[in-house]
Amino acid sequence: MRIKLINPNTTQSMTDKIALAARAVAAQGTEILAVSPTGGPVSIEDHYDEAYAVPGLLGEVRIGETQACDAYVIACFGDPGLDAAREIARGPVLGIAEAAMHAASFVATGFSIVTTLTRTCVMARRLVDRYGFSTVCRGVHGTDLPVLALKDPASDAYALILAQCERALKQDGSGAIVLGCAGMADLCTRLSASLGVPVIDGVAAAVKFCEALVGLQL
Ligand code: 2AL
Repeated sequence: MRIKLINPNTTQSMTDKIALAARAVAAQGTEILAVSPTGGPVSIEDHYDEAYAVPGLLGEVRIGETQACDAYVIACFGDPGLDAAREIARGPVLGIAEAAMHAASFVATGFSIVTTLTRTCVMARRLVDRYGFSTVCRGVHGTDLPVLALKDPASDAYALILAQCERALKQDGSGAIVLGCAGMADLCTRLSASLGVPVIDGVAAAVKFCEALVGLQL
């Protein structure tokens, strides 16, 4: 099966990182076609960026419909353009926030979201409500790390995110962490080993759910 993985921002190095995370969990026989649109924001960190990213994202879904794609993953935690993409795709379209929240609810009675800039927390909280996870999501925590700082070794991103996850687990009394940015995908295994609780990267979760849905012919 072919899954089109769309990073709706235009930063190619982030698309490459997300593609690695997707391929690491993809089943044998699953092809990951990883792309970012040619136009749009370099990162998505507010409502304007989200709106600006949607035309390029939908363009990639339209192209995907001519590329025999069986399913799509929108690899940005705001799930931009999700409903619109579903209207034009024949196969399943999964947003990484929605996929991660579902996965977390399967393995914990409560989860915490740890994300990038504090100003994106309001966007994540709205998704929590929209997807019906208000009683399962016990907190949304920013790290004040901009998306593009995640790939900068000088930003000390791993240590900052680890510390915020530790605080979130304690403060919220939750049993799992949902990573609130596709750019955190490469930190997931290490964080899970350090924290001793499930840490969910929505990119990996969405790929596995796509495989399941396509396998079920849904
Ligand atoms: C994101 C994400 O996943 N990709 C992006 O550009 N921005 N999410 C976020 N909370 O900052």
